[in-house]
Amino acid sequence: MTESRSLTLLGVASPNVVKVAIMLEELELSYELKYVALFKGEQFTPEFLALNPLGKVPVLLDPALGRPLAESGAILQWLAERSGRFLPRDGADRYDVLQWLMVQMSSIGPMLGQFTHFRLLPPGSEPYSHGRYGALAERLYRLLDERVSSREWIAGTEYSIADIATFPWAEYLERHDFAWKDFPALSRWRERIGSRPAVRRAKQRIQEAFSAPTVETMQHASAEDLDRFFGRTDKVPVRDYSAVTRLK
Ligand SMILES: N[C@@H](CCC(=O)N[C@@H](CS)C(=O)NCC(=O)O)C(=O)O
Repeated sequence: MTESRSLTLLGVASPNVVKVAIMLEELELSYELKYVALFKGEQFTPEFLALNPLGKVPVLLDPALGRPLAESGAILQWLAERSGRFLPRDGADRYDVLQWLMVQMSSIGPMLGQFTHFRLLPPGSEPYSHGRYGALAERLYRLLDERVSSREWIAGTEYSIADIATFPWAEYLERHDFAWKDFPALSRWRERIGSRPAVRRAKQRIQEAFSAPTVETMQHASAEDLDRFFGRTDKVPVRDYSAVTRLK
């Protein structure tokens, strides 16, 4: 069923935004996409901060909720409860889904995000960060592979918002220099989800609306834009990891 009152998803081409687009497509809701120029600092304007004081995308504007909603996990939960789909209403399976949604939000997203960040640096630089986040990424990909080796979906007995939240992040596996053949169950789970028409439509819509402006603003970002985006400041001390490596 298609709704007449349109929703707006503010974002860029990134996993946290893709997961919301997948949910909107699964629910066949009508929505517009609005690009937020992160590299130009649009997330720090008063207009954007009024939508999300944390200054991050995605943000969903949904007339049915009547207030802007940020944090992709909260957005998925809202849409699931609004529609009665992809999150069991009660019982143990509901909390299984919420547990794995939290794993995605608290570990998979932030750790893979940090690994992606440190991999932007020239090879050989920052070996400590590369090693730390590479090991964390491998552990998380392994956890997911083991999780779906004896079950079809990440949580509960059906495809849920735990799968929707995890899928766009799992797709980083090759970009992180791991091979799908070493994660066979995860690879099959990815194919099951990736072949869903709603998932295909969501990826295509994000690609068409956001990929070009994301690349364009990234390429034209000044040194100052990049410092702001990456949170780099001259207060960051010269590299000295002795305090965190000397554990004994
Ligand atoms: N926990 C948040 C993370 C959102 C997030 O990290 N968004 C990134 C893009 S994927 C962002 O807006 N970064 C801009 C910034 O930090 O200045 C969620 O899942 O919605």
